[in-house]
Amino acid sequence: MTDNKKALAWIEEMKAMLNPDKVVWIDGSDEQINALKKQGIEEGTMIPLDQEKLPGCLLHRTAANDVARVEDRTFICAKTKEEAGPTNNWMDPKEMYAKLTKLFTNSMKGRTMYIIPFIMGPAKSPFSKVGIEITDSIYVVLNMNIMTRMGNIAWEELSEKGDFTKCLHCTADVNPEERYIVQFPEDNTIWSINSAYGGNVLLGKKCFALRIASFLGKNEGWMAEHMLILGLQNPKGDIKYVSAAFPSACGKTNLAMLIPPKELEGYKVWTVGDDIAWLRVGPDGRLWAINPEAGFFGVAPGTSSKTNKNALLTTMSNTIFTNVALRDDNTVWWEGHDDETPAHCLDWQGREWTSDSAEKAAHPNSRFTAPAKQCPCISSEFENPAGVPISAIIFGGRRAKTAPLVYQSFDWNHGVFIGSTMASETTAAAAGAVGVVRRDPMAMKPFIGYNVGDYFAHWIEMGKKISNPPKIFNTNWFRKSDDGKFLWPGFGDNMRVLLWILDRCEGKADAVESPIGYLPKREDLITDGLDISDADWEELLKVDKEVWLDEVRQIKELYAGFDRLPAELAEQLKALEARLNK
Ligand code: OXD
Ligand code: MN
Repeated sequence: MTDNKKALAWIEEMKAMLNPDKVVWIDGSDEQINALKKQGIEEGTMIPLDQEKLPGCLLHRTAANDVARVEDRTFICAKTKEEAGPTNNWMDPKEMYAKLTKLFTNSMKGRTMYIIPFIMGPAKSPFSKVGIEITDSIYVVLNMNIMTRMGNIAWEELSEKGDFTKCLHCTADVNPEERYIVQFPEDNTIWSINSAYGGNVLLGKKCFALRIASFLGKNEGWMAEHMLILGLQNPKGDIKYVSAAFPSACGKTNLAMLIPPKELEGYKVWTVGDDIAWLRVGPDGRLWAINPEAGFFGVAPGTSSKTNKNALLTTMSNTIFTNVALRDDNTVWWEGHDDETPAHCLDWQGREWTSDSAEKAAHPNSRFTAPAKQCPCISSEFENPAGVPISAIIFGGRRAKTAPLVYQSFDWNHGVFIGSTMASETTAAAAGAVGVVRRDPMAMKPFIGYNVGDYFAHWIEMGKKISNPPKIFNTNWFRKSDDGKFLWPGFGDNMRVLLWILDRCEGKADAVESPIGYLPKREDLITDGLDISDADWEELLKVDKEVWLDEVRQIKELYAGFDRLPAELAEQLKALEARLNK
């Protein structure tokens, strides 16, 4: 336990409001975790899987109305609406506390209150932060045990750090009308009620490690970003690190765990993180990164040994599956799994399902929660409290025509501009029309805990503090030909692009200057084993002036919606337009 007075007082205050029947302090011991797994199984919230094929694995189903993050019910309750900015829902914090206090009062009557101390980041790292999550859900405790370093180790960290993020969650009755995921940045506090789904209730992840952390980072001079971190080892054994931000459905987890094609024998990718990076300027003037999480909360459908063998292997033990299908032999299945479609199984809601059903067996947003340490390509630096030095930052999106396969920004501020305009075209995987351009600056739109304009300004300020900054790139694995075919094979072959990026960082690769940035020539990439025609190469690396002038028009529209856009970015836009018109 802890003798931290602030923590004890907060816990007492919450307990008085929640009025639980029982209080359990989570110590993180195997004994306690195993007892909670057993209790979850007895209560029916956790379903044991075949313990020979999937040792330590469990299945959980959430309510049908509670299967994803809910952005329209997520609030940043800064002091003023302007501080929250145009990309966030806002309510006056006093009003929101009053509203939620009513919902939380006596909400744990007849239930158990679990107190979970946790660390985001490796123990004893200058990057790391402590949180305490109060919850009534065993599912949350078991997931937090995978996704964070939790239990007594966090009380030790708290005695050094002194401060912590206050995280409160109650499942209540999972009423979508009264569902609230609320950040109070100035109070370092998160309140979440009426959901039991991952991103809404594992408060260390999006709520803390992105929304609250981005706010803390702005005030303390560091950055919390929605980025994977990977190390790329060359045949000589040297490893260089890159971080990368992509909107959803762009293969971020796959890139983080990439397996190079056979033509690139001797190269290897090491995973440091698949979702979130905390970045600080190191004593050497470089940007250093840690992954604040301890596990992967990945989308199951589409994960196979072809698309991401390392992710699949990571989930073979000690994993919690949420909303996947349950086969008759007590193993799991999802659309895009290696194994063929089962003739019969239980679908994600536990209903009888047969292969002629028109509905999906697994929910499209079904997930695995798996310990990062089980990943076959986990980096040896994963637990390094100092983090890893970042050579390149990559932004990306899914664009059929606009962006070429890869290009490099002219400098830091131009890179910030590229990140601020990030976009992706919708796929059939999401509801709504296909091919619509959605802007998602730095893939952070739903996760910036303050005004988006101030967030861009913080990026620009950070650039001034990093004497040896990473170079910034943009990639697009999804360029299409006029007849709608993907021009680039993607997956493992993306390694070829990563190698050009690293060579650029070391001044080893050539490039041509274009109005949008530096582009590789085809001969600058390792192309052995690729079957791409000359015409397709031209298309892959093309910058079409008319398409880009339309892009400029769209960016003007985007920027018009930002009340605090830094002048530097307005200048970048003007300069791009001028270069295109030259
Ligand atoms: C995630 C997300 O779950 O970005 O990582 O939605
Ligand atoms: Mn994410």
